[in-house]
Amino acid sequence: MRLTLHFGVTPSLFCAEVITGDPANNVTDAIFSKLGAKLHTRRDHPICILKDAIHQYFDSRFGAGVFAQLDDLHPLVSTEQNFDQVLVPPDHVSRSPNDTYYVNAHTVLRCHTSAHQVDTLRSGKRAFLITGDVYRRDAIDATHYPVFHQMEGVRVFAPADWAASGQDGTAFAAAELKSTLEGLARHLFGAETEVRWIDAYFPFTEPSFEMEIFFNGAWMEVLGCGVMQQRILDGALGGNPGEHRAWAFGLGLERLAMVLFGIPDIRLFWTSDERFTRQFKAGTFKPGGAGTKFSSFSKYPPCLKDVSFWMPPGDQFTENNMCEVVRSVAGDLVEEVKLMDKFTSPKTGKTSGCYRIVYRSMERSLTDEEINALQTEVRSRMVSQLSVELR
Ligand code: FA5
Ligand code: MG
Repeated sequence: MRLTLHFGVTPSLFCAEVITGDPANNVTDAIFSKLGAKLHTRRDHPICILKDAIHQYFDSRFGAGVFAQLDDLHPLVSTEQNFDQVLVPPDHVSRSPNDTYYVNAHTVLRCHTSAHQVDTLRSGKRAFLITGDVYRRDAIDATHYPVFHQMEGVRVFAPADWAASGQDGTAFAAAELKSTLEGLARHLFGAETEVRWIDAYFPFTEPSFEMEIFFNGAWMEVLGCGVMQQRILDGALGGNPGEHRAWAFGLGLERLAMVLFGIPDIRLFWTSDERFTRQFKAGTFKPGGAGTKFSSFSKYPPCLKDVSFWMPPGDQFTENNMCEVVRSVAGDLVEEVKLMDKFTSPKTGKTSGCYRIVYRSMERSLTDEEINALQTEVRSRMVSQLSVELR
């Protein structure tokens, strides 16, 4: 099936096209309900405030409009765009249905904004910023959510750009990338911000780096970046192979926003609770987040429930699959799922797991009956969907 979807089509049609009977389909209702939310385009939302602050930095450093600003590219992409175009190898873990949401064997919910690098270069743009919602099957805790937002940046250089530098194109691009991103860190976190570079690996860049920022007493990874693989660039531009160079980066907006604005739990980005939303206003950003510090409202008590079970043989049980079950039952009422104990019986060879599920609403107190009903449903779905044997 070829999908040409646009938001604004009737929701029922849209749902039927995203949650299909295709054997490869692993999109859940909980994920479907987030599609089209576009937090990064809501003016007073902290994700949008951060996006605007980054746009403003690029406009002031390079000149207004030099970097095209795209934030409405569709999150359904082909496996070609998400993986092949950016040289993700055929056996890379990110292609696994344990990690990525598939609509069918050829269509996924993008797991990074790098899925749009090549098409955007082909459209003729040579410097751009792409912001979008990305989707990953993952663990559940205060900093992981199956939907988050990334901003991708790409800049292409021609030989004339580096001729005077005395460096080769790759060294020039890498140096320009680092100085641009160090400037961004100071723009966001303040002039005194300490930054360090860690060597990294991405299939689509060489060399590759991660940038870490020292903030509130700890080093924090905020982005991945590097010099775009020449094969990707040459393929996207046509023309003379090897003539141009480009850099690319991809940063996580939630992670930055949580630190800048003091937001303690990633679920808060999705709340419509006014005690959260009224604290953020477009146009109030100051370096270090000083203009926009979140003051936490009262926390409601958590409720802890453990579940112990024997895992089935094979790979049907994975932590991501377990989290998906919990999420589809409890939605944003689940704060964390953590492994407490795991062992393999020497006699039977069977593996036992014990997970603790932390339920907590950010908006109200939960009743015992409510939690018990959720936990009963989680246990029953673990049996029917994950083939575990409860202990
Ligand atoms: C990527 O997604 C690469 N596409 C980034 C990139 C682009 C590298 C262009 C080179 C060139 P990674 O999976 O590390 O890489 O994610 C990038 C950033 O997204 C991370 O540094 C982090 O800030 C954020 N991020 C990743 N996973 C999560 C998550 N589960 N929750 C919140 N933020 C996340
Ligand atoms: Mg990373």
